Amino acid sequence: MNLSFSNALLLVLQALRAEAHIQSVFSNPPSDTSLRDSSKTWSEKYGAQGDLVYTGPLAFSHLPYARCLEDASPAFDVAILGMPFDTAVTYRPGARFGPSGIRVGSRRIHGQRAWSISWGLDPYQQGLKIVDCGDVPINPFDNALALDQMEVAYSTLLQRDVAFTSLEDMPISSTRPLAKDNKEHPKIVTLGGDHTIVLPILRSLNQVYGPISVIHFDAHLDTWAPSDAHSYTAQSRITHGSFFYIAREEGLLSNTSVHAGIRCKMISEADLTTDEEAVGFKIISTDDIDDIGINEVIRRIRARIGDSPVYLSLDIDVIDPGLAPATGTPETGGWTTREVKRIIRGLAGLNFVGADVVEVAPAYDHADITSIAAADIVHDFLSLFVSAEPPKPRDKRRPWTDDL
Ligand SMILES: [Mn+2]
Repeated sequence: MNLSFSNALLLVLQALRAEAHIQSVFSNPPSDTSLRDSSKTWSEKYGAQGDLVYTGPLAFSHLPYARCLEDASPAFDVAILGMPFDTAVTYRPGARFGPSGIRVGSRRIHGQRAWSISWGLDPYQQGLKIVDCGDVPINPFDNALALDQMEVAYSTLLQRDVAFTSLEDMPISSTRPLAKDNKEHPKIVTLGGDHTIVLPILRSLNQVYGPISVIHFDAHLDTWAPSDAHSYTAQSRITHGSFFYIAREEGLLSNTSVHAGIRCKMISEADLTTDEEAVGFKIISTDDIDDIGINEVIRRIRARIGDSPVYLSLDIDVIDPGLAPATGTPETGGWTTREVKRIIRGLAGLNFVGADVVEVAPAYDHADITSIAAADIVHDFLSLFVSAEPPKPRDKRRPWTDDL
């Protein structure tokens, strides 16, 4: 088989697999029910070798999988991209296994079981092309090299043409009015990785959109100013607790970002001054949800972001460690998974240019609960991208009646 023929075959197989995303799970109705008769082959008796929810190649949510960094053939509107990087953490390592853990957590979500009562939609049925583009092969020994690899990988996908040809029919908010080159760019959902991965992502997004806002779900500020005592080298300044400060130094952030879910210990109250005045964030603390309620939390985030291009970054440690223990720097007393998911729904309609879930370190998990929560949040991001406004309260969509 010559190379071009095998490439063509690969393209056909990928196209078939993309088509088969909806049908591949539970698609094996027996055509012959005569048990204990093995005179026929599997194909003759049962048809295709479909994937069950707990089998098959490990792609996010059984999506088509491609090595998009080297293979430009699969067109997509949204890419899932893993960044297995964890060599800039201040406490427990292990987030390099996050992308694979989140994919494991996504297995029960698939094309025949993705409609959500909370959103009132199925993000896989909106005509969007979503491809799991695999993981960036990041060097685990040299962070300067690793950061460059992540930026190059992100830019490689960000510069691809989207699958949609008619922008009017796109079920996803257009990025073209936000882009400096007036071109439509795909949206990338990145699976971390420790939080440092956001610095190369913001560097890449800056090339297309200029300075942007960030909605940052996290127990921690991540805007720590590296002190002289910790700045042995230029590289040692860049950690999963300082990357936003570096991003602001580099002019990647507009002055309109917001944290949600903050509750970490700090050096002193001066950290809040740095956070607001030097890096441009306002804070919604974990406790605020009790004092102002979830609707006011959502209103404040939306008011802060306005019409600006916005990147959504979610550190899984924003969720209480009782519900998401598999993370490097856990903080007690966090939001529930349900509260975080409700706030995310309230953000629909903002001008999102990308999103991530970071700091999932599956080795500290119990029964995959953190990976399942992270995967479900990625599913929410996909629903967010196809929603022009937050879903109405469910009781307004399908009112309760007292009929017997
Ligand atoms: Mn973080």
